[in-house]
Amino acid sequence: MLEQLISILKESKSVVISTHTRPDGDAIGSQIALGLFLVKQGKTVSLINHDPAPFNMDWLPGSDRLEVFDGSLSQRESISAADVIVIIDTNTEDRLGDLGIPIRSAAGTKVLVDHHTSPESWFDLSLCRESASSSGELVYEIIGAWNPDALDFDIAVALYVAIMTDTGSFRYSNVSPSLHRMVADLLERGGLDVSKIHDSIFDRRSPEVLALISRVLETARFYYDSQIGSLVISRRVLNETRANVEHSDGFANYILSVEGVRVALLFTETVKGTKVSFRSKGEDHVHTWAQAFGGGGHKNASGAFLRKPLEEAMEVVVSRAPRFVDLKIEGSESGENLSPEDSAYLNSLLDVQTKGPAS
Ligand SMILES: [Mn+2]
Repeated sequence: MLEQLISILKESKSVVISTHTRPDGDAIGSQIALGLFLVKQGKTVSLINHDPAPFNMDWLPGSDRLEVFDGSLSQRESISAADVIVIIDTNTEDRLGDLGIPIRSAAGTKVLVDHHTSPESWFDLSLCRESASSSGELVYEIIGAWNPDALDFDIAVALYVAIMTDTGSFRYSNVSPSLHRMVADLLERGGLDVSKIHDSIFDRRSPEVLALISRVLETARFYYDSQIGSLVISRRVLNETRANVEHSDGFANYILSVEGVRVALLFTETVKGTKVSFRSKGEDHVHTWAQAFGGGGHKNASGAFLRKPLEEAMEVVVSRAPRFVDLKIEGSESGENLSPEDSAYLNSLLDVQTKGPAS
């Protein structure tokens, strides 16, 4: 796969690289790294996305090459005339936003570089590995097999950001000895200052976001003997704190930091419904739980969108937990060891469950 992918890219003159809507560090870092590398190999490269990069990636070398798709003729032409289109860090047309249709209908070879579950089947060639920590890891492999000497400071920074953000700063279960060797190589070749990179990504919070955090933490709620926990970002709190919801990245980690919690749920209220982020650790997988609500993602980090008001969405998602997580509930299933409030709450959830499946 890797060799085939490299030979297709080698033969190409023009390459378009695109990634998912609301791109994260891995999406942007991988896209920029591959883009800068291909430019060094003499290719004409366009980096076109549905959404702009997150605010804390604005300093990344090469981020000035990122274009937001505006439907213009010149962008449509780059896409339709490209020899190869690389889709990175996502595997569905839907997640490409407005770029989905122009990319699928383009004549060029569509190449997938990704580490998510259940890819769609319209790609001509895939470098797809679910066990990869990040798409950045796969881009590193492409560069390593093609021309490792081209890995310079700019590419190393982009790959480091991709891998660091998708591994929770090297603490998720997808981190392996070989990943650390890879990162050691990036640090050496790029001469990277990891502390400075970390600060530039994570220490960018505004006072408004701190106010948001304090309000959101008040919503913490725990279920099933505190094996599942949730947080809520309501529209009201967003309005009152004037914080940008995009800056709520990582909030679920506050719930996962509670001893014994296995899954964290973050419910974000929107005009059209409720967005749910599922986060877990190790062997507690959440992607099938998210899929049950039309979402998807990774085993330990998934998302779904429910066209339901906040409270209803919370009830229906939480009540399904036992189907997807092997919860250890002491005593009988009726919850004898639960506090009266907990069992009343559980019963109200079971009530919801018997009312039929969610849409
Ligand atoms: Mn990723």
